[in-house]
Amino acid sequence: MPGFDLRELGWNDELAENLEPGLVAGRVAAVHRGAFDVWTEAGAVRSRLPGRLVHEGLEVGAGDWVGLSDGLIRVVLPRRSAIVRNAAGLTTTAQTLAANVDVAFAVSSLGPDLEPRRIERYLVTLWESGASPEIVLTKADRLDDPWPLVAGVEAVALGVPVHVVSAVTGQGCDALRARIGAGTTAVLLGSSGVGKSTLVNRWLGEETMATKETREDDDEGRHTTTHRQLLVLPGGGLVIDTPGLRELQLWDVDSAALDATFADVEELAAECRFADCTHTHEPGCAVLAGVETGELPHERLQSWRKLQRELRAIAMRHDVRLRKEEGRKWRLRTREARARARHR
Ligand SMILES: Nc1nc2c(ncn2[C@@H]2O[C@H](COP(=O)(O)OP(=O)(O)OP(=O)(O)O)[C@@H](O)[C@H]2O)c(=O)[nH]1
Ligand SMILES: [Mg+2]
Ligand SMILES: [Zn+2]
Repeated sequence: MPGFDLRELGWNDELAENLEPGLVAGRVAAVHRGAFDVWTEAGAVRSRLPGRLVHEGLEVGAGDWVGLSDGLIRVVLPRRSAIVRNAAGLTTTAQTLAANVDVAFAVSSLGPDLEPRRIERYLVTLWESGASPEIVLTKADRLDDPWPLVAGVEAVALGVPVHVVSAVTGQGCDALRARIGAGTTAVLLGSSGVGKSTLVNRWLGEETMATKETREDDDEGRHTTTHRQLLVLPGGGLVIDTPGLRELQLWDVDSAALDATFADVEELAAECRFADCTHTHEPGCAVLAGVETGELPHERLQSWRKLQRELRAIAMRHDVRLRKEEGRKWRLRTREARARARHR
């Protein structure tokens, strides 16, 4: 297995400064269950996290820069950006979908399933990540006139580029590829079957990633890509292909990410008579007035409220978990202190 030129993978002086001497630098190229493919100057190595770090809850994502020794990941270097969601299910644990990415493509396919509300949800997570969010609408060939749908997306994608592509006709594919400069990393995120791997293969010029064979549209939903995979594009630049996301539960994001996604609501809110206006019943509420005049679509206000509630719930669950952990540590410490006292 030939080695990798780390600079081509995005390695830089700042990362080098953060790597302890004696550790081998590598970039996590694939995340499997309990194992990682790491690209190093000596080639690709299959690596694991030592039990202690698993226990400490260390999280490693595709695109992470790590320090290795004896085939084990010893440290994850500081991330430039990270796309984090609340792991699917009822628990409150962070899951890193991709790390150290410069541009994050939220991919949806043009058709009846296109959901502006889902796009808003993606944007909140991506604004929080530190990567630049961009929206990709695929399968433009399936519609005679995709533009009304595109306009609906543009209306919720404030300040975010919207790309319209078709892997069948090639429309927009090269322009999208051009967004991934040499040494930079992009990630494709979206539901299963929207055409993420098809785009990647097109850019690679070969069928590296498996794609769904049938063109049956009602088949969207079953996963073809099964793990997150970093790929080097010909001509420079990297892309992380990911398995379809069934749900994108928000992680603990800063309210600034919500404000960026809903800049139109925020702008109106600045005009409300009361600084602590909840935009539900107050007189002089500019947000409600905006809905009244049709300037702000009602669904958009509802969506904003829903995501805000969700964030509050996550923050609360997070707090409870932290307090529980604190309590556990405190009990442990007192038990140890008592044991020591008994021994004296
Ligand atoms: N008509 C049309 N079909 C497309 C286009 N792009 C992809 N497809 C088809 O959509 C299906 C799903 O494509 P994939 O690339 O496997 O989708 P994916 O997003 O990688 O799906 P997961 O790996 O499951 O997350 C395949 O049958 C593709 O041939 C397109 O631009 N137009
Ligand atoms: Mg795929
Ligand atoms: Zn108000």
